[in-house]
Amino acid sequence: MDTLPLNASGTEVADKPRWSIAQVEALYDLPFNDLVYRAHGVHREHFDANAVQLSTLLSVKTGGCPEDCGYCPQAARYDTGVANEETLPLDRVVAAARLAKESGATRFCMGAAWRGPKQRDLERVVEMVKAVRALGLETCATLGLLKEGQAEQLRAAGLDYYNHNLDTAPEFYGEIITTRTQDDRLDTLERVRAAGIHVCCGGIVGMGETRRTRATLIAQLANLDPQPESVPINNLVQVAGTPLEGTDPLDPLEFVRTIACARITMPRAMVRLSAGRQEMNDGIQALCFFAGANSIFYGEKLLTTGNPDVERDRALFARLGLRPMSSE
Ligand code: SAM
Ligand code: DTB
Ligand code: SF4
Repeated sequence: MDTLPLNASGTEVADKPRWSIAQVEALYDLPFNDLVYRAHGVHREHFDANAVQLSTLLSVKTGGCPEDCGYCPQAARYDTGVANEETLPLDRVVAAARLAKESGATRFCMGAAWRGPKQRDLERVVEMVKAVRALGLETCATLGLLKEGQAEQLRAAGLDYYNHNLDTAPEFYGEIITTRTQDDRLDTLERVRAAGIHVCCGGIVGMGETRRTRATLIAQLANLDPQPESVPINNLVQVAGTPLEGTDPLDPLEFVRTIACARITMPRAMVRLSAGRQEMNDGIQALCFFAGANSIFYGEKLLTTGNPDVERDRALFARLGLRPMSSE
């Protein structure tokens, strides 16, 4: 059955999906050069092919998370050495945002290891969003599931983007996370959208899934209506102590294919080459940019794991003739 139930609940959708799983699989199955050439063409139609958007991440609440996401070093139940820390004070967040801006980032993304924010958590994030915005940075937050009314409070504070990922396709999802469903995630995405916040929604590959599962995830993302403005494609960062430690790594060229499929199916989205970049050589990153990635996390740390330092990225940009995208 290739014309897919594209909503996460697994029920058939009446309207013809814009991208069937079979169509995305057919993209994946193209000869590499044909796929990447096509993706690059789509990229050039919609973007300056030599400009890359830079976002810096900060974990404003690290560790101790009650959820069981099998990839995540911050889940309290896995022994990963990540401690359960307090929420960062506002001045620490502002100092980090200032530094990010000085280094050339245009967007500052605040992440929290919560299932979702409690009201008093949200009030602290609201203050952070206001302060970061006052520095002239775009703001993004990733705080987990949002309850009714919370997205509106974030929007009122000036939040530009909310990151919440589908992570993986429905048929594989239950092997990775049991404490919340994909439908819970779709509810949060709808709340974000309804509040007028831009949606940043993507997933993770390299978790031992099949190509078909990757194609299903891409089709699902591409069939969100409207499509997400930003699509992070994470390559699993294997962390000792998590259940996914020891998973067979994904062929890096299959990662490039995933970027290309995201670009072709979501032509106007910012496709973000996200987690896993530190483990990638410059050649693979260059192929990702050619295949349509036009956004990265910038700065030596993601949330708890490493990211290429600013010097390495500056050297890579110089080598490739890329330049940072200025904010719209
Ligand atoms: N707790 C919130 C949530 O789960 O929605 C926000 C933070 S969570 C760390 C944000 C995303 O980071 C996850 O949805 C997942 O896609 C990605 N992520 C987490 N750990 C990762 C890892 N080890 N490798 C790659 N991506 C990872
Ligand atoms: C996303 O899709 N990737 C980023 C961001 N959204 C928040 C997070 C990656 C986290 C990698 C593991 C860590 O550093 O803890
Ligand atoms: Fe918690 Fe988010 Fe990590 Fe899942 S991904 S364990 S919700 S911090």
